[in-house]
Amino acid sequence: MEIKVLHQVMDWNEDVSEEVKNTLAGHHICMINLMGSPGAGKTSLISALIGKLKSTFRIGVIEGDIAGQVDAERIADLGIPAVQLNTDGACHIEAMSIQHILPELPLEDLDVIFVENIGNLVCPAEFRIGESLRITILSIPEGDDKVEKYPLMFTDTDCLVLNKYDMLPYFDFDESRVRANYETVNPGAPLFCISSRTGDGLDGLTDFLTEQIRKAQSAGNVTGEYTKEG
Ligand SMILES: Nc1nc2c(ncn2[C@@H]2O[C@H](COP(=O)(O)OP(=O)(O)OP(=O)(O)O)[C@@H](O)[C@H]2O)c(=O)[nH]1
Ligand SMILES: [Mg+2]
Repeated sequence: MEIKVLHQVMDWNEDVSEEVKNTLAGHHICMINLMGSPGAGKTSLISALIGKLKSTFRIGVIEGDIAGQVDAERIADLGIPAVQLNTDGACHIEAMSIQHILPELPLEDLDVIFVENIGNLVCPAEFRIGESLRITILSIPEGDDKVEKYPLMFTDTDCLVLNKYDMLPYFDFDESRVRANYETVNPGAPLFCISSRTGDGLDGLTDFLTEQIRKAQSAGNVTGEYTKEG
């Protein structure tokens, strides 16, 4: 018997995602969508990257959580403009929400917006939110089988961060398994081994992001002459 397969319509999200992208390009802002499991270290990584990047770029943050404002408070404590987006149960952020929340940030004074997506290895990967760049974060205690189990999260991303690398000696985590599977689903994409706690490994990611942010900013530069002053 032939089975009829229907696909969920997500065109409307793609449309809004393009609108968000255009708005950000108009402001020469690179938006970075950070995705990973609950507790993988998303807020810790954003905080660590702020320390590395804030002398070069003006940074804002959108903190996505199902409820609460703990993470936005952590970022605001660093003196960085931060807004909290509560999805009230939804397991991912949608472009429509970003469109609504962008005016809450001082767009004229920003070069980079980090978006911390909802802690989840499934849904966030399915929804474009107008970002220029995606980072997937996987932490050592989560296990080395996640690329095989949740491939889209690792396929549809620009780089992978193996966080909590300081925990490697304490877990039965086969790094070569992750590297091989990541290379299979996302050939040539960079992988960074990092401890957001100690700062080890952050320099490589900082250099990669600096290059990508500059590329995204100049892609939004239609005249080729625009430089945003810090
Ligand atoms: N040892 C170690 N602990 C870390 C590292 N990064 C984060 N942590 C700890 O992991 C826990 C979770 O970190 P968060 O940054 O809150 O993780 P998150 O992904 O933002 O969590 P949710 O927002 O709840 O999804 C905290 O206790 C951090 O201190 C790391 O590199 N090494
Ligand atoms: Mg967080």
